[in-house]
Amino acid sequence: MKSKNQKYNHKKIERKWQKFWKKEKIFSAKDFSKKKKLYVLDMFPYPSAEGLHVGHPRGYVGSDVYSLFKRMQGYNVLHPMGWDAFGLPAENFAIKTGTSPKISTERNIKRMRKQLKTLGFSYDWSREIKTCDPSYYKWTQWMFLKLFEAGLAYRAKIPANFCPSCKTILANEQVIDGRCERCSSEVYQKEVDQWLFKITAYAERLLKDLDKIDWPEETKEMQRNWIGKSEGAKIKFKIKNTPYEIEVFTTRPDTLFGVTFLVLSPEHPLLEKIKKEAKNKKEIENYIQKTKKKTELERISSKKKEGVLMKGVFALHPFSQEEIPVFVADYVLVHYGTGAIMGVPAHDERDFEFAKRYKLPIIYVIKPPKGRFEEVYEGEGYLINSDKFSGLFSKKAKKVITKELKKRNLGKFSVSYKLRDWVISRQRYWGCPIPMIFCENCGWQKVPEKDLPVKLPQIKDFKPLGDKSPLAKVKNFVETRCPKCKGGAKRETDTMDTFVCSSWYFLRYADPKNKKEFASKKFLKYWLPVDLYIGGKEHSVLHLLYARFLTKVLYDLGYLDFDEPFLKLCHQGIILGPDGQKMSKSRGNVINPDDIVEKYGADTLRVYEMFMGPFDKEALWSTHGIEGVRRFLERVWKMQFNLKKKTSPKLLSLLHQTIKKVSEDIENFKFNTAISQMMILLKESEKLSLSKKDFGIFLKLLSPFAPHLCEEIWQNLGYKKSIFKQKWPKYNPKLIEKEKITFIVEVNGKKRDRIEVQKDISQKEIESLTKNLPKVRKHLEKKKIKKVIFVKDKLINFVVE
Ligand code: ANZ
Ligand code: ZN
Repeated sequence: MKSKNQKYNHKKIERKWQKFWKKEKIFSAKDFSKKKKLYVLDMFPYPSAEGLHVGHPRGYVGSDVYSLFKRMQGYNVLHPMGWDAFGLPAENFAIKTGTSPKISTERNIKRMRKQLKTLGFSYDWSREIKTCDPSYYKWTQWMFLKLFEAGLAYRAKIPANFCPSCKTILANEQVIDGRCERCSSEVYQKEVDQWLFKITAYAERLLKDLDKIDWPEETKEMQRNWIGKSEGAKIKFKIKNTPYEIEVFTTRPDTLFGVTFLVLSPEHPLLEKIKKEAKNKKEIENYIQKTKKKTELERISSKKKEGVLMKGVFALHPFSQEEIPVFVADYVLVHYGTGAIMGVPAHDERDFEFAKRYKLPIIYVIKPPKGRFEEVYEGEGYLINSDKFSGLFSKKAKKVITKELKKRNLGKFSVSYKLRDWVISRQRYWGCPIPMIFCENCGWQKVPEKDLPVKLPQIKDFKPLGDKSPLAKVKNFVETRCPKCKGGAKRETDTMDTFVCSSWYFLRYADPKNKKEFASKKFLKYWLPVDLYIGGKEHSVLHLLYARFLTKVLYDLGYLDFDEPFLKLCHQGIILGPDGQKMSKSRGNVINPDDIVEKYGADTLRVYEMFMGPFDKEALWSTHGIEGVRRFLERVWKMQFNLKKKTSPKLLSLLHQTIKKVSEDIENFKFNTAISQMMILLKESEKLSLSKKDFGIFLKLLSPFAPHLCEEIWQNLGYKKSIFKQKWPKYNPKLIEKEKITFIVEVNGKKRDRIEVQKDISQKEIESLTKNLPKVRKHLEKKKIKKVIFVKDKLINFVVE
C-alpha cells in the first residue's frame, strides 16, 4: 500500500499502465471466442499534418468508455483503429513542398498514433490498417472489378464539376455554393470521361432499409432527402405535325389542365431533332451554348427563370388537344425525371415566374380546401377547370388522371430519385489506381485479379495536368499490355475517390492480414455487422451512404450475409473553442490535447470530455471545467488512504443507486450524468465511511472513463489482476429502495394523522394518499380546499373554509 503523502502523478501512472495493457494484451479482440461479440467502431481519421485537436477524441472517448464497459460485462469487443490515408491534402502538400505524400502521410500517422496512444484508448492495435497500403488497396481495386463485372461500374462522358485551381473533377458533394470545398475556387462544368458506380440502382433499397437500422432520425432524414424519392407520372405530349413527343415527369398529374407551356432542358436529346422544326434555330443554339458555362447549382438557384421559345413548335394537350408553346430553359435539369417538364404557373412558383416573364396564360385548376385564393397555390385541393375531373380532390385526381392517360398510352405512374450515380474518377496522384487498361483493339479491359494490386508508382513531380492525373506522365506505368490480345495498351491513370477506400474498411478489421481475400467469410460471420458506429454528423450522407451501398453490392454478390453495415449509429457533438467558435488555426482557439495530457493527464481529459454536456450536443471548452475534473480525480486518489472497515448503510444504498445509474447511463450514452452521479457518491464517501471492497466497486464504475487512475488504485489496493479483467458490478435492488419517512397530515394547521411514505415523495402523490385517510377525510368532507401547504418530506396541511 502506498503512503498517504504520495501524490497523484498522472505522468508516471499513465505511461506505466499503457505499457502493461499492451504487454498483457488486455484489449485484444479474440477471434471466434465463445463470448458474445461486440463490434464498436470509430470513424477512422484522415492523417493530417495538424494532428489531433481536443475535438477529435470526444467521439473516441465515448466509444472507448462503451468498449471498456462492455468488456467488463463479458463481451468480446472488437475496437479497432486505422487511417483514411489517401487524399488531396497530402498531395497538395507535396505540390507545395516536394515531399512525397507517402512520406508526409507516414509522418502524420506516426504522430497521431502516438497521440491516440497517450490517451489510453483500448484499441486492438494489432488490427491497424491504412488505405494507402498496397495490401489494403489491392482489395479496393478488387472491389472495383467486382462492380465492373456486375455492370455497376461504367464509363461515361458527363458534365463534371471542374476546379480550375485543384485541377480536378469534384463530386457534387464537394462543391459548396458553387465553389470547391477545399480551395473555394469557383467551379465550372466540363465534359469528361469518367468512371461511375451505379448507386442509383440501389436507391429504393437504400431508402427502404433505413427503417431497419438504429440511427439518429435526423441522419436518416438527411439520407432520405439525398436519395430524394418523388412519386408522380410520366406524361407524353405529341408535337404537332411531327412524329415526336415530349415526355415530362410530374409529381402533380392532377394539375394537367393548368399546363400552359412545356420546357425542355438545354441538354435534352430530343432537341437535336425538333430544333429543326423551329423558326429560330440559331437563337436556340446560342442559348444552349450559354448554359454550358453555368454550374448546376447556379441553374437551379438563380432567381431569374430564363429560357427561349421554340418558335413554331407546338405540343398538344393529351386531353383537350390544345396547342401548347415549347421552351428551352436551364432551370430544367437533364438528369432529373425525363429532363422535360409541363409548366403549371398557377401552382408552381418557378413556373409562375417563368410565365410572368414570357406573358404566358395562368390557369387555376386547384381550389385550396380552405377556399382562400392564392396567387400561386402549391398545395393539394379540389380540381376546377379540369373537364370531367373537376370536383375531385388532388389525391384521387392524380390516380384517376394517370389511369386515364395510361389507357390512351399517353402516361404512366412513375418514380424519380434525386440520387445520381457516383463519379469515382479523380485526376490526382495520391489515391488508389483504377485497375483498368485501355486497348485500341479490345476496348476497356480489367486488370486480371492475379496482377492486383496495381501499385501506385513513386514519382517526383506531383503537379496535376489539367484533366489528367500526374500518373499520365509516368511512361512505365501507363504503357502496358492488353490482357486480352497482348498488344500494346494503356493503363487508366485516374485514381479513385477516397470515399471508395473508406466504404469498406470496417470489413477489413475482421481479418486485416488476409492475403487471399478482403476478409474471409468465417471472420466476417463472427464479427460483422458493426454493432455501434460513432462519428461526426458531417458524414451523415456521403460516407455512410457509400458504405451502405457497397455492403449491399457485396451482399448481392454473395460475399456478405448482411446488407446493412452499421446497426447502431451515434454522432458526438463538436467541441467549440472557449470563445464559442469552431476551433480553427486561423482563429487561434485550438486546444492541443498534448498540452492537456501533459498538464492534467489523459484521464482528466477523458473524464472532462465526457462531462462537458450531453454526448451528442456541442460543448464549449473551458479551462475552469477541466480543473474541476482534475480536482475530482485527485479526491478519488486520496480516497484510497481513507478507507474504513465497513461501509455505512446510507452510503451503501447510494452506492447501489450509483451502480444502477452509471450502468444505465453508459448504455444510453449519457456519460455526463453518469459522472455527476459518481461525483455525488465520492462526496458522500468523504463524509461517511467506505470499505475497501465498496471502493473497489466505485473504481470499476469509474474505470472506463479514467482507466489509468483506476487501474493504479485498484492494484494499490492489493488486487493482482487488471481491473479490466473484473466483472462489471451489479446492483442489489433491495439496497436501492428509498428510505422511509413519517409524514404529518394537518387540516387547518391541526394535526389529524401521520403516514409512513418513501422519501422524496411529491406533493401530488402525498395529497392523493392522505386525502382519503379516514381521520383526515372527516375534516375535509363537504368543504372546499382553499390551499395546500406542502413541506417536502415533513408535512402537508389542507386549508379549508
Ligand atoms: C408539373 C407541376 C405542377 C409540378 C405543380 C409541380 C407543381 P420533386 O418533388 O422535387 O420531385 N420537375 C420535373 N423534372 C424536372 C427537372 N428535370 N428539372 C427541374 N424541375 C423538374 O419535383 C418534381 C416536380 O419538379 C415536377 O412536378 C416538375 O414540376 C418539376 F403544380 O410538374 B411538376
Ligand atoms: Zn487488346
